Amino acid sequence: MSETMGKATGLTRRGFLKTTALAAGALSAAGVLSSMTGCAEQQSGDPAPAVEEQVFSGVCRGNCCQQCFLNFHVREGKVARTSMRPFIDERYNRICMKGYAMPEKIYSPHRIKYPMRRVGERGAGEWEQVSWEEAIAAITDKWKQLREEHGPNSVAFVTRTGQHGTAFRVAYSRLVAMFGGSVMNIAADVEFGQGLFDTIGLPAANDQSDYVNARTFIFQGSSFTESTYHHWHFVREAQKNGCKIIVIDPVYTGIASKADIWVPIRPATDSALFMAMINVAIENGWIDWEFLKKNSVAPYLVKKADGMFLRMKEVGGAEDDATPVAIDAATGEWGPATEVADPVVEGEHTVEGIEVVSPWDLLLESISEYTPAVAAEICDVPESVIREITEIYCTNGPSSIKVGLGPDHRHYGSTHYAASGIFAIVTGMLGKPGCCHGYISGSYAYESAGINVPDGAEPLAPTYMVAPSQFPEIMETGMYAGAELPLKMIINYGNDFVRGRGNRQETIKALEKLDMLVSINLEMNDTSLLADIVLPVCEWCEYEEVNGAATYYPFINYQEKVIDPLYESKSDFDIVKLLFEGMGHPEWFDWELPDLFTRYYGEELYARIKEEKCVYHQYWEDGGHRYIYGEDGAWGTLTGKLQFYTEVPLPYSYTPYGRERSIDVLRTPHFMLPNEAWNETAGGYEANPLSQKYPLIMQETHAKWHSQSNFVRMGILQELNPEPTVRISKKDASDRGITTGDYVRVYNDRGHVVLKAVVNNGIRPGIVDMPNGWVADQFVEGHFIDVQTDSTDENVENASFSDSLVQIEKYEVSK
Ligand SMILES: Nc1nc2c(c(=O)[nH]1)N[C@H]1C(S)=C(S)[C@@H](COP(=O)(O)OP(=O)(O)OC[C@H]3O[C@@H](n4cnc5c(=O)[nH]c(N)nc54)[C@H](O)[C@@H]3O)O[C@H]1N2
Ligand SMILES: Nc1nc2c(c(=O)[nH]1)N[C@H]1C(S)=C(S)[C@@H](COP(=O)(O)OP(=O)(O)OC[C@H]3O[C@@H](n4cnc5c(=O)[nH]c(N)nc54)[C@H](O)[C@@H]3O)O[C@H]1N2
Ligand code: SF4
Ligand SMILES: [Mo]
Repeated sequence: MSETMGKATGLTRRGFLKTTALAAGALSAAGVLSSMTGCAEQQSGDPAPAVEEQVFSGVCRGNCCQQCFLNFHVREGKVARTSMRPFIDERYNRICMKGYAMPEKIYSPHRIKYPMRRVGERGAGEWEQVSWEEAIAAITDKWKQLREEHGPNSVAFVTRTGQHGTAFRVAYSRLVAMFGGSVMNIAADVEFGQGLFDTIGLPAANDQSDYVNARTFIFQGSSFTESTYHHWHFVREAQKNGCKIIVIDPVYTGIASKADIWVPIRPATDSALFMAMINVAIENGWIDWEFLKKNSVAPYLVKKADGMFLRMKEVGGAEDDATPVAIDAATGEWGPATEVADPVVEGEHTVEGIEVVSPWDLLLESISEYTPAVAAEICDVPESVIREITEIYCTNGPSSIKVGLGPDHRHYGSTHYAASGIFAIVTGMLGKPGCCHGYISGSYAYESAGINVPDGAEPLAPTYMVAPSQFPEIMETGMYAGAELPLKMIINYGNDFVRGRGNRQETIKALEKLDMLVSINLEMNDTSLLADIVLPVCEWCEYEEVNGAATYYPFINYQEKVIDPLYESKSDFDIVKLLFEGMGHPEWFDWELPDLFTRYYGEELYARIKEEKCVYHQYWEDGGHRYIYGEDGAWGTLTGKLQFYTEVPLPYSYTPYGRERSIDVLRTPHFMLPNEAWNETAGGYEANPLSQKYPLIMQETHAKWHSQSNFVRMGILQELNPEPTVRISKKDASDRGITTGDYVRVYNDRGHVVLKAVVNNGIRPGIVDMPNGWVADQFVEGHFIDVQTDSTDENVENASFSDSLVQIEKYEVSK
């Protein structure tokens, strides 16, 4: 039920648009903001509101993940504006310009209005409108035919993070679970996941409200004030209390401008830096041995033969006793680690004839060559700075490390997270107020087992995980992982498949070989532009939804149905229903929305969510909360302990496709050269010869004014951020005669893109940076993904967009 807020300002929807357009054209950002929120109206002392306004609760559910709580203000049946709706804990109350831009998103001319079928060349933008019946039949007839002729894996589902609603997730996962087939989800943020899971465990990080307790805060590869801005005020509060901020980033970012120390590191070298910092901590006696004995794998013993921990069952214990063995420091006797109060944590030993070594020794062996002097060369960070930041972190605690996704988008990205994680582990800066390492707190899944598969039903086929990096090869050879994979059709939803891989030209070539590409979306994103069938999805406020699946906040929030679906759009839930029907199995998805929420959250919680609109997550309320991650001694690793040595790295989620993992690289900290983007000879490593032709490292950051591609077409935000840009250092720009505002061509052998240059004195020479999210038709020519690599390292299936070398030149735009 909505709440009626008396009378509003008398502005009709048209009046509202006129105001914003004027404001957008003539005023500062603050002016735009105030007119969008209605503040301007209130300040101007307008007469009493003449139009009744209803207010509904809702959630901004794009992939910024902050999942802000919104009021949708409806006048005369239309969403006139959005405003911040208070959470049940006011410390989290925030929304951003994108949240305010929601009305424009809803009424955007770029929305897909009805189902469409491609009639011209792929990508030519020629479409015919078709009915829902025709569109669904075209999809399901093809799907059935392909299953029959080539097997279920000939159809691939691809999704990622476009939408975080519960109904969205549950509906599609049931569709995929019941029909089976290939799953080729975009692999991003996985290097990060690997590095974190293997060391700190997931979910890492304390709740953001704990940031105020830190006395030192390191930001590693995080454009915090652009991508995670609602957390900034907690850090600012800490800073007011004397917290020191250290930012490790090749770019002088917003957060760097607030820092005490900015460390403009050479990209892809963080692991060397943190290994040196561990060495400095050891030299100075800053290792927290008591913490390590209690919380980490320090007491365990690694078998020299296979790198696995020695377990009781191997030395005469019960057959199923997997308790690791430890040696008592006082007696020299060995026994189950759980019973050894003061364990030996160093040295080589023999237990029952089995040669073992302490994990600590293996850590030392890995890091010993990365002295501050060596790391200084590799990272281009002075030795004195390495020592200084280590000292601050270790002696001015409690200390936290906030990692961002910068190093993730690089080859061997996991090593950078593992190394900084291990630095936090060995210094004992975890599991206490003000001490954490990681990205977000919590990853909240309710019991979804059993709701993927209807009671008594049997899935028609299993799902088959396919690595998206292999897509072009699969289309070329019809083979994957040494077996035939005749991939013929892709169903893409809540994701932009074409934008999510690197090397767009390769993707486009490969797409040509598909029988059918289906895009289920709100707007014409890069994949929709190239699709055969496009289905129009409702905006987030046009149906009931609950947001509890992925959020940085400790809340579940309720999205009321605010307005009827515009045009011919349908919710993802209803689209999935139609697909089940088209496939001849309506009985497998015969729920209405409330049935789904009841199954997922339980009757009582769902009733509360509807009534209260914002409730704490279960984990917060019933003891399982992660306010201080690890406070209870429970760490989310495979061993349940903090791992500065990783016995079994997080397994691949993809069917292996012929590559052998370098397990050693995952077990202890390692510095690994990037695959491509190494453009200077440094630290004893030769520059990649390709850098003579393409001397600049291209990297991407997440743009402040859109959430990946969500909001990227909003005019009001384009007033602040009108078009795609490339940021370039003063030196690299002047070497090429480039000034701010020039159009430039960025290119390499993979392709090129033409976009506007912004000369920025805060970027390391040798790097160009492109904020992401823009869609193909917004570039002058090409696309920034045309120059990006689609390669991945052998350890982790993850797109390494930023491991790319480019050249850049001035470009004359013909008018
Ligand atoms: N080249 C390049 N690729 C990248 C990245 C990069 O930096 N560069 N970043 C990577 C990262 S970190 C991530 S997390 C992924 C994210 O990759 P994506 O999942 O592609 O991310 P988004 O752009 O947020 O969302 C994709 C699409 O979801 C659509 N969408 C929004 N709401 C709904 C809905 O309710 N229903 C449906 N059906 N669709 C909806 C949006 O319109 C949008 O086009 O991309 C990765 N890919
Ligand atoms: N406004 C907005 N917010 C978002 C998103 C969005 O698109 N827009 N996307 C969301 C998603 S899906 C994600 S994954 C996050 C990502 O957001 P962040 O975690 O902030 O990650 P990025 O923006 O990719 O890059 C962060 C920083 O890493 C630096 N960097 C690059 N390479 C390296 C390196 O090798 N070492 C170090 N130390 N630094 C490096 C870059 O210069 C950049 O400043 O943001 C989320 N929030
Ligand atoms: S884009 Fe992110 S920060 Fe902005 S309102 Fe939406 S959820 Fe909040
Ligand atoms: Mo991401």
